[in-house]
Amino acid sequence: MKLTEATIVALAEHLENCELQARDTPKITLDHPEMDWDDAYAIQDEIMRRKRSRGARIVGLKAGLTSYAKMRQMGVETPVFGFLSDGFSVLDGGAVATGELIHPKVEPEIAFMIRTPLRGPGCHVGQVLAATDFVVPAIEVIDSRYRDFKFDLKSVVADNCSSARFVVGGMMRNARDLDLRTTGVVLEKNGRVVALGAGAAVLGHPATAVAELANHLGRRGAEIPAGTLVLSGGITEAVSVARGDSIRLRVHEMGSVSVHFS
Ligand code: 0L1
Ligand code: MG
Repeated sequence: MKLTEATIVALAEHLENCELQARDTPKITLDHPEMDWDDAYAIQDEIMRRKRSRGARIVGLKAGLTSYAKMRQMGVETPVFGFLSDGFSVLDGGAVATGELIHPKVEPEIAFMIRTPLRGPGCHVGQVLAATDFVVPAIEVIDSRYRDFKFDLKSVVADNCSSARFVVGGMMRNARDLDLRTTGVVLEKNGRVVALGAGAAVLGHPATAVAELANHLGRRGAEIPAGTLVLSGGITEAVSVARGDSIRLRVHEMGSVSVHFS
């Protein structure tokens, strides 16, 4: 690690304040170019610790930048991982207060509810499917705290991978009954189709993203605990939203989930 403990704590406080106050910031590597991956995840961990100390529960984990469309959109080649706090959860059909966010975008995702712990290294798609209770459609709302979404990967990781809100809904399906590679998704904004794709866009199979998350955590001596909801990553490019927009995600054989930006 290259940053001191005091710098990590200060950067976590700064980024979380930007999140809570809906204000943007230049990417943190401008002032800390020496920051390494361990520093970036340590800042994210400190943001998690701050939320927990105020009573928040960590209800899920996420993989980001797992699809070729997202990687191309962001000009990167590596997935990143973050956490979901209970305060990020929005009910299916519910509203997101747009004024609490900076420049939100939505992503169509498949969420995995994990029944038995998953630990890497060596975790693979078969283990993920065996450990999954059910899969459901999910809309992730991302909101990078970095000005104009201008960042590098380490800055993104420190910022908890732009996590802001998430909505799950539709039908709970047994992942073993579906071929998630060919599962089609249609994302609508105000009734108009704005993005579409299939599960294979996420690393060939959305469960691969969950396996990569388990392997990432395994390298850090951690695991995906039982009862964790895992967002496997946007299947298409992220779509910008503004106050007044209504979003619906339709997933083949899994129903639909929707959210409104009020
Ligand atoms: O969930 C995601 O794929 C977000 C990753 C972070 C980069 C971004 O803000 O688009
Ligand atoms: Mg995402």
